Amino acid sequence: MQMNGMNIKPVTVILLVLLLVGFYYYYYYYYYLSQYRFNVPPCPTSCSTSEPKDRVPDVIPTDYVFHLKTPDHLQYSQPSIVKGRTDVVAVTPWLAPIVWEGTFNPVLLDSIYKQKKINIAVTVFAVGKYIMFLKNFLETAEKHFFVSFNVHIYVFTDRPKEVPKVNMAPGRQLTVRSVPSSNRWQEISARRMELIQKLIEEQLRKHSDYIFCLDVDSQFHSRWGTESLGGLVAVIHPGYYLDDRGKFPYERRPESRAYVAHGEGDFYYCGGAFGGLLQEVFLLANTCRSNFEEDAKNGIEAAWQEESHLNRYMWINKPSKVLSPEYLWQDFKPRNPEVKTIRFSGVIKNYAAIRPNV
Ligand code: 5GW
Ligand code: MN
Repeated sequence: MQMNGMNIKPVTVILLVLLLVGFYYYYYYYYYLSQYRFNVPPCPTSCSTSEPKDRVPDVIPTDYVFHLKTPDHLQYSQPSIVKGRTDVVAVTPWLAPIVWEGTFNPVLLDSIYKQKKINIAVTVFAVGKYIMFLKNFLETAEKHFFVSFNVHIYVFTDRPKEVPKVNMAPGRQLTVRSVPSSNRWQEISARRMELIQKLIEEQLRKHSDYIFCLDVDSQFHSRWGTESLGGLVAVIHPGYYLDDRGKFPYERRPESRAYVAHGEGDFYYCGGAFGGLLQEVFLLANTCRSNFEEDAKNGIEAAWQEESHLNRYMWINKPSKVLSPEYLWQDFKPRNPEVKTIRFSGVIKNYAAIRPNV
C-alpha cells in the first residue's frame, strides 16, 4: 500500500486497528465499569429493580433492591449472633428470614428503605357485600401499614360508589378499579390473579417496586412495615403452623395443578396475604391463574381454590421472606404465647350474611 510516499503494509494497518480496539476495551472495562462496581451511584427517584431512569446504561447492572445502605451514625442497639429469641425459628432451611417480633430492628430497616424511596402497591378486592369491610381495612392501614412510606392502594370493587372516604397521609393514595359483579366465588377468586397480573402490567410497572395482595375482611393492629419486604413474600397460616405437614389442607389429588404430595410441603401459607417485588408477584399471579384455568378446563377445583394454588407455587418457588402468623392472625383465635404481637388479622364474619349464594 502507498500513502504519501510511505510504504505501509496491510499487516501494519490490521495491527494498528487491533491496538485501537484494545485501547477502547481497556478504557471501557477498567475505567467506565469500575465506577459502578463498588460505588453504587445515588439512587434515582424510584429505586426500581431494572433500569433506573436517569442513569447511563451499564453492562453489569447494579441491583438496587439488594443494596442496603444506611445513614452514617445511625444509633441502634448492638446486634448479637448468640442472643435472641429462642422460642421460634427465624430462618427457613433455604435461608429465608422468618419475620417474628424481636428478630428485626424497625428503625434500622426504615432508615434503609427510606433512602430507596420505594413505592408500595396494595391490591384489595371488595366485591359484593365484602365492601362493608373496606372502611376498617383502610383506616387501620393508615395507622399501621408502611406508615410514612409511599403506599398506593388499589381497590377492586363492583360497588365503586360505596367506597368509603378515608383520610390518607401525604404520599398515600387510593385508586378504585371497577370489576363486574359475580355471584360465584370461584369466578371472583379466579379473576383475582388475572386482575393483579393486569394491574402490574398496565399500571404498577411504571412506578411501583413492591406489591402486597391482601384480603379485605381483615384489619391492622400493629406495625406491618419494611421488615416484610422481599423478593417473594408469603405469610404462614395461623391455623396450621404447629401441625405435621400431613395435616396441611393442601390439594391432594394428583389431577389438580395445585397438587402437593403427602410428605411434601414446607409450611401452609395464607391465601389472604402475599406479596413481594412486582416481577415476582407477576410470575406468581400468572402461574396460579393458568393452573387455576387448566384445572377448571378439566372440571377440577382445588380444595382451597387460590390458596391451594399459592401453596403449590410456594413449594416449588421458595419465598425469599416468610412472615410469621403475626402477619395474618384470626380475630376469633386466642393469641399463642410465641405470638408477641398481632399485626394483621381476619375479622370475625357472618358467612351467611356476606357471601353470595354459591
Ligand atoms: C368469598 C367466599 C365465597 C363467596 C364470595 C367471596 C368473596 C370474596 C366475595 O364475595 N367478595 C370478595 O370481595 N371476596 C374477596 O376475596 C375479599 O377480598 C376476601 O377477603 C377475599 C377472600 O375471601 P374470604 O375472605 O371470604 O376467604 P377466607 O378464606 O379469608 O374466609
Ligand atoms: Mn379473608
